[in-house]
Order: sequence, then C-alpha cells, then structure tokens
Amino acid sequence: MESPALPPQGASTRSRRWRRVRRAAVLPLAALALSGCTVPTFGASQGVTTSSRSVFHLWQGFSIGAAIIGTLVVALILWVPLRYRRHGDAIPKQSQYHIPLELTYTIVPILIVFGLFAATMVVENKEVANPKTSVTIDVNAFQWGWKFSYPGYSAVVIGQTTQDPTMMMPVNTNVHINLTSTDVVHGFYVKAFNFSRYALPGVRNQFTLRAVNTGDFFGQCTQLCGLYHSLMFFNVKVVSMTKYQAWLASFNNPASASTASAANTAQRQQTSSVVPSKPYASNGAN
Ligand SMILES: [Cu+2]
Repeated sequence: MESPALPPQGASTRSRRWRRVRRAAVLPLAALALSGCTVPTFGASQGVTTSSRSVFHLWQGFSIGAAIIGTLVVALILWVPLRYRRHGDAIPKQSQYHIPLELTYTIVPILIVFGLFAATMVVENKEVANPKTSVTIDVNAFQWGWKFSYPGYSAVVIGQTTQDPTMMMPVNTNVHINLTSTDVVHGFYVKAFNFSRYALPGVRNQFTLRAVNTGDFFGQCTQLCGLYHSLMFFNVKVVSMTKYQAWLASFNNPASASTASAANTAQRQQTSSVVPSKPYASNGAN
C-alpha cells in the first residue's frame, strides 16, 4: 500500500516557527489593547496652556523612557529561557564579579534618575514662574462658589452652587492669578489646563496661566469642602485681548462699580474669623 505524501521537512519547520512567533506576539499585543494604551499621548491631554503642554511633554518623555526600559527588561527575561531551554541541567557559566557589567548596571540607572529629576525640575520651575504681566485676576473660593475680580476694574463675577461663574481671560497673555479662600480649603482645577492648586484660607496662592487657544473650558473644586462641594463648578472663557478689554470696559459704569464694592464688602464679612486678613503670599507651589 502506498503511504500518503508527507509535506517537505523545511515547510513544516517554517510553519511551526511562524505559529510560535504568532503565539509570542499575542501577549504584548493583548497587553497593549487591554491597557487602553494610546500613543503618542499615553492617555494624557496636551491642554491649552503653555504649562499644560510642558507637563504633557514631560509625561510623554517619562512614558517613552518607561516603555523602552520595560521592553528591554521583558525581552531579556524572555530571551534567557527561550535561548537556553535545551541546554540540559548543567549549571551555566557564572559571571559574578564582572566589574564593567556591575558598574554599568549601577551607573546607568543613576544617570536615568538624574535625567528624570532634571527634566522634572525644569518643568516645575516653569510651572511656578511668575513673569511680570499687566493682567491680574483675583480668584476667591468660598462655600460653595467662586468670585472672579479684576484689580483696577469694576468687573466682578460671582457664582455659587447652581450658577457657574465664568472667568474671562485673554489668549496668548500671561495672566497672574491670586487664589484665596474665604473659609476652608478648596481646589482650583481646570482640566484643559492640566492644572490644580489649593485655595487655602490665609494664603494668597499666586501662579501664572498662559492660554494658547481661545475657547470655553470647564473648572471645578477638587477638595471636599462641605455640603455643596459637588456643585462648585466654574467656566473659563479664553478670548482675544480686544474682546477681553471690551468685556472689562462693559463694567465701567456706576451700577457695576457699586455691585463690585458690595461684593467685596460681603466677602470681607463672610470671611471666617480664623482666616488672617493679610494672606501669606505663596509662589504657587501649593
Ligand atoms: Cu470647594
């Protein structure tokens, strides 16, 4: 009887190898898909301010560095058993006290940590820098709302619980913010700015924001500050300098001036007696 024709030896080895490659590729691809990893943003948003973008680039740098090191470590871990799995039970050649190798794996991580530290310091210094500017906004947080006032102008915007106030600011301009709290600790957070700072009673927390895009952005309190914390929202509207100045000028009338002074008086009266009247100035690192 004639035996069935066998496939050529080379073809079967190739197909087996290909099957193995496909099986090995499933794990990293599944990990990538299941972790929801997105490139090149790595799940972060670049935001609309100069500082949000530098934080975003720092995040990208960290993520790329972690991916390279992670890939190298996983590749080395997998390579050893795959490469030497058919070498029997004999103890392989030992390579301890290999001075150049030991120096390399001690010095390289130290250099990486220094690199990450230096990059973080550069970005943090940019975050807390307060360059001179002519645009200042006083932001006051209170239970449970926000007050935005513009020193030198009668413009005051107050909103609480269900009325979300809007902070107007000009685009491509350094805007100096003085953040205070009337009563308890609140958190000033604007998602599109990748930015959050404490509003602390007795502290004037100062920082500078520079938006590079116009638009409407959402903000909220990020510190549990009491009963209506969950309603402590606000908006940020970034407009052109011309529109911003026209908006400020629209408050140049006696009615707005008296509303502003009444709001300031009310705030002084509401300010908790435990909050010092002269807030300690902080450079925005809080
Ligand atoms: Cu709050």
